[in-house]
Amino acid sequence: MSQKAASQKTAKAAKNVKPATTSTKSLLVENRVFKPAAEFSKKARISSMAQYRKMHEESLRHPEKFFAREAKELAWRKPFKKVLDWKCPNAKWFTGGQLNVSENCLDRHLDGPRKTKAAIIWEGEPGEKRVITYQQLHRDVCRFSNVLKRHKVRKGDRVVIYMPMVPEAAVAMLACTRIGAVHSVVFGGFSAESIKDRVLDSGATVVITADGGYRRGAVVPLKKNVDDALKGGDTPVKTVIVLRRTGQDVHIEEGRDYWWHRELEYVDANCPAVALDSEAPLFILYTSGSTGKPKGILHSTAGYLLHAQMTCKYVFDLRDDDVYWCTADIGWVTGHSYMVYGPLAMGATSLMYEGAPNWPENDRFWRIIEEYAVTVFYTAPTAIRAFMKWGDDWLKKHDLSSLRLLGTVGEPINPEAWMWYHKLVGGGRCPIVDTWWQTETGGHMITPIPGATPTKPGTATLPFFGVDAAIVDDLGKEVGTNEQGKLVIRKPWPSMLRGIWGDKKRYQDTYWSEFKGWYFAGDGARRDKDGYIWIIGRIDDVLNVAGHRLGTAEVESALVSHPAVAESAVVGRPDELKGQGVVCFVTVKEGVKAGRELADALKSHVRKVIGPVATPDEIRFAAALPKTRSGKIMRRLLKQIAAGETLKGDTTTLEDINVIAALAAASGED
Ligand code: 7RM
Repeated sequence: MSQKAASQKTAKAAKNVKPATTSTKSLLVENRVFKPAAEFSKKARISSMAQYRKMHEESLRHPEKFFAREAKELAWRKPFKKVLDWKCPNAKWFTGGQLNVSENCLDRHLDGPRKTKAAIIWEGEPGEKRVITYQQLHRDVCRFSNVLKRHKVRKGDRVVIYMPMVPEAAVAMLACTRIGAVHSVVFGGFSAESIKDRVLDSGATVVITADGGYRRGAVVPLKKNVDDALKGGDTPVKTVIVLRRTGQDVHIEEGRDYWWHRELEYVDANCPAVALDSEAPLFILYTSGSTGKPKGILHSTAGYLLHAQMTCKYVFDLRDDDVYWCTADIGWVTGHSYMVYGPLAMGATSLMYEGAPNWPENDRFWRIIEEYAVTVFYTAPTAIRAFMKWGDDWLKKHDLSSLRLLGTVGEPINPEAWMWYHKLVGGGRCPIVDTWWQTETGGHMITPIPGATPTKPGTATLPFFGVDAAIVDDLGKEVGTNEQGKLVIRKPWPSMLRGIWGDKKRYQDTYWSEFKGWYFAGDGARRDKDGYIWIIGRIDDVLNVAGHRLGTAEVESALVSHPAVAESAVVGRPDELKGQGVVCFVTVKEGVKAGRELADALKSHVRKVIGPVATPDEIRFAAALPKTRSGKIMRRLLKQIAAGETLKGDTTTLEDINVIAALAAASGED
């Protein structure tokens, strides 16, 4: 699609901005404002709105001064000369400076009492427990860095990490940063084909994986998926390092595959961290966009780390005596910034749990909170809605009084879920930070400051320091109070993405072309009379399924790769638990029998091609898809059909109106 057509498409979408993700119909109108308790504010780093406003204003007016001051809290090998060098769309922060992320997360904590403090508390799904101190984690990271060096990993080389939620996943990430290698973590719920795409796109020479991982009592065949991904030989991967986790039998390819524990026998624990330029690439993380090909979002060293640390300080208000738990997977950006880099840079204790929230029973999370006396808890609205559904008894059995702060991320939170979280989990005493941000932004962008911002259920409230957020119409003019528009960020910020790996043009086109000089987030939003920002959801062809980003085009291309499928169109439909469900309209090839069997086969095909996260909720067969005269699929109509709504809006450009009636009736499920 041409750039212009693409932007017209989003422009059209913006006019139709509708609650895309807050699907859960809000039965509740909650107009109350929740002020932070005096008890909390008194101890918080930012304790009033006046203080927040003053700092926010300074961060926008004098960003160089503001961020130079904040950046002093990182450990630098060489001080930076200049805070910001900005030539849209390329930002360089803290130029001239040198530092190392693993040194900031580990070494600098070893001089004082944090040396013997828990860095990671881990619980495996089957129930094993481990506590790893900063000193031990440092040692583990140094040794594994030496393993990487033994396998010829050098500064700038890419390393794919495909692991279960075990401490070694964090060790692998930190080891990469220690020697300047660029990691790309692939979520364990992705398929062999997804690994293959990411390996090829990033040009990774090493893959770090495990024999398997546990999920809901079953074993995920991680190593087998890696084997399948590397089949055929046309791969840049020379080495695969395999952690033994489940103990199941796996294939070991001589000369390519090495056991993690064996490799450790050859190395010592002495590995100085390499001083890296502020702008040295840190990691690539693939995320869905509006085409079939995921984007390799590139983050760099100093700005990313600063923002991750700073948000842990101001938004989570992390303290030395906190036990902090982020329930995200390490394969998502939330796991990067708020399980590993932010908390460890702060010298905090980060809890990590391997498995599912309902294993062996629905109260696993509450058990963990009680057992470890978790104080700060960060999870997703989709999880909260599942807990609500399972019933209050599960959490009433547990003492959750250690909690002092709650957070959410990933999608808009419906007021019912917010209130439930507030009352039942937080006991009415914990502030809730609803944090809006993206893989691209590296860390929190719009969020309450817990000791200062009065919150309202359903809004991420106000921009964080350095964030110049605005809601604009298609011409870039700010919309009025309560009017919907597109969310943009008008100034560069330290943890912004530095590009899309290997695709300068797509970086420029996707983020910086809709409005010249501004970052276009792809979300619709409105601002209320108090200036609070309410995120509505994606306005491009990206779905948010249980807090996971998924491109409709990705699912479509998976579907048409099946021999029975002629054409497909994928849309989201409101889903009470997951926010959005995946509905696929499919036309089959001549002579193919459409029916339940094929619908099931297509579902497992999509799982196989992309991964279980993309499993369609419904396949609907149709004789044809509704198209405009110029051949464009009319998604707006399909969304309405998928949601079971009566059709609204203009259908005069439809090529064949009969198609619609047939679609509304067809279903592959019966
Ligand atoms: C961190 C993360 C980003 C998309 C984003 C939004 C949606 C995330 C919120 C939210 C409303 C929130 N990265 N989103 N947080 N919507 N309120 N607090 O989720 O790259 O995977 O997704 O998620 O649509 O554009 S992500």
